[in-house]
Amino acid sequence: MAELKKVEEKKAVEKDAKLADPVAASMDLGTQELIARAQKLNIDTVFDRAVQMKPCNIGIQGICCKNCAMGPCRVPLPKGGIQGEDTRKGLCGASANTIAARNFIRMIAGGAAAHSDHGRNVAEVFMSAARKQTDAYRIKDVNKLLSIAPHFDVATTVEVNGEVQDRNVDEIALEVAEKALNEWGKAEGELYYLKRAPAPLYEKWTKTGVKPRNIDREIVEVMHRTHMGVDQDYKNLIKQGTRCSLADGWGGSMIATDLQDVLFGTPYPLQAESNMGIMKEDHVNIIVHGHEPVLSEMIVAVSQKPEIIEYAKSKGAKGIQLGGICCTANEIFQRHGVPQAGTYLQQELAIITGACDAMVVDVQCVFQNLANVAKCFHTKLITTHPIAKMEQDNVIHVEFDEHYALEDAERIIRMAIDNFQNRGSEVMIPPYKSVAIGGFGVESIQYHLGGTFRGSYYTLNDNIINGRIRGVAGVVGCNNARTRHNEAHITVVKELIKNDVLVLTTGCNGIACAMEGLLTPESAAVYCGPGLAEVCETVGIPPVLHLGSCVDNSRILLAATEVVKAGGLGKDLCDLPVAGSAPEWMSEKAISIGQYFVASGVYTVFGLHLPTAGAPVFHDYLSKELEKLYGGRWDLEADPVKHAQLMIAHIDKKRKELGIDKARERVLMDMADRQALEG
Ligand code: NFS
Repeated sequence: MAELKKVEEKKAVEKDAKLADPVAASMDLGTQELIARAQKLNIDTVFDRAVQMKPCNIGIQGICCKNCAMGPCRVPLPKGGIQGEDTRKGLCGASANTIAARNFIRMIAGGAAAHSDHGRNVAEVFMSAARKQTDAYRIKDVNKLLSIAPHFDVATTVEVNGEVQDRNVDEIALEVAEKALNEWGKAEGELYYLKRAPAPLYEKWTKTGVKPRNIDREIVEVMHRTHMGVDQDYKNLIKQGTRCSLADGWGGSMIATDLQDVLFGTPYPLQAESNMGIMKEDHVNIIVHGHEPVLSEMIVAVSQKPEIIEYAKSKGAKGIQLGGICCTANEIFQRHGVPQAGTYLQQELAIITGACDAMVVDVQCVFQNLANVAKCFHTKLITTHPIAKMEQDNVIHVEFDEHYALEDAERIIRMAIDNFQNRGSEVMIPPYKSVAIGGFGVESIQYHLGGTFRGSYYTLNDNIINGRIRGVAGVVGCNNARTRHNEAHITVVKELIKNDVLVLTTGCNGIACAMEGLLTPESAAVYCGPGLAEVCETVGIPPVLHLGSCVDNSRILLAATEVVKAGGLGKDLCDLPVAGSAPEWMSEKAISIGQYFVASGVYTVFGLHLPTAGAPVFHDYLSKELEKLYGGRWDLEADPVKHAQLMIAHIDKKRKELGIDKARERVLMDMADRQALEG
């Protein structure tokens, strides 16, 4: 009897467990409401699937090898841990360390490939623009072009009859385009941008032999070395992983950011809104989702054309509302103030509103289930990239060609407008949205926190040295359906700014912070410690600076390099009181970013788990030994408050090493005294 009751109870729990609890799934009210709506309509979302399917316990620890057909070989940790020698091995004899290291660097290669192929596509469009083969794209930001040209060894001046003159901009653009594209496959030498790093860091890369030769080669070499029976030394494997990740951070991603700025404009601070409440019931809602601004820039441009707006009105809409999801959201937010509809985990929910007339996607972070959700509504789901199609028959493919970019964009937008009349009656747009200031970057930080005369990061450095700003954190990365949507992002960031740590954000963390209202100068008075609040109020900046998409993590590397150059805080990135974090990571791109942060000298903490848990020796190598080579190291902490505290402890350690720990105590004491007096 008791047994039967137990079984019934278990069944009841299982039945309940089939659907996600909306409140447990997300901290965002609008997201909770849309999850509940999807459940009512019997449409499954990632949140439900996360409840229904558990991750593989061996794969999650990084110790399943499926690189040959004798496997998959799984080498679980023995109960009670490893006593004495670790004798685990696959059929070929591969140790747990080898298996975990192979898997880890394949993730790096996957991430570096995604960022860098994005960069290559931008470089190809840039080449078309430089050759004037397209009307849609042109050199918009000449100053940025002139600032990056010297890094490619491209002259910006010429000598004519003994006189130095400015060189023709078209010529410069062409040469930059050739040199940039060549970075993917040149036969000799090393990546140009490596020399942008502080000299001691460049020296470390030289000494350890990890300077990338060309971008594609490092990715290919990871695949070769991890093929059955090649590299069987975890240290040598991660060495190549490092070289591949640097080809991403100081290569593909950095080139993507720079050329996008030249083509579409370097971002400067602007205001927009964030969260699903930006969709409008009486407008044609077009959601752009994915990563490459090559597409979304054209959608933005065409959606503003008067005849297109008129066309929308002729179909009964009041206008066109664009919104972004994932890094595309960040790209058009930082350059045009186009609102962000949501993060990675909200993509299905944008369709669940019933108000999404078209969702236009390109590459990366796009759920295949979007097509299934779109089937339940009138939404047109449009893929645009030749390398990213979907098998479902309701998906429309409009291949985007840079030579006919405006025409393609117009076709897509007209399709969305025509679809407005097909909306069902049931529209539910949760009313929540926040104001957000975005568009920060190396240049605008200099403007806000630089010295007028020194033209550098003088004010920022000064405030770090005097202790008002305790340190700087780069908090970045995805959402992951295995943890409550946005909660770790927001908790980590709030804990940091409460402790006077200035936060630089990108990716889905940037969207999460925007949704939470942390990207406004006013939030400083509410959430920051006294030192950071004072700086934000004086300078008029938010305590969380939005630096863009995930390829724009390169902006964080360059901003940190500018801090080193401005002086007073050491000679290398690893001397700075800075730390990195990805509280809710999920993608291979995040692992690549983590590795190039670490190899650039940054202490980097990930949330959730790392696929290294099953190979403790390899894990220790990442979290302890790498610091001796590059000054940075990996760490893991799932609890968001402890996660932030680890970063703060590292920042304080660096302050002490720099001899500026006392200054902070003085400043805070002064401030407390002042406040006591004022009180
Ligand atoms: Ni980054 Fe962009 Fe978001 Fe993660 Fe995906 S959007 S490139 S990978 S999920 S931050």
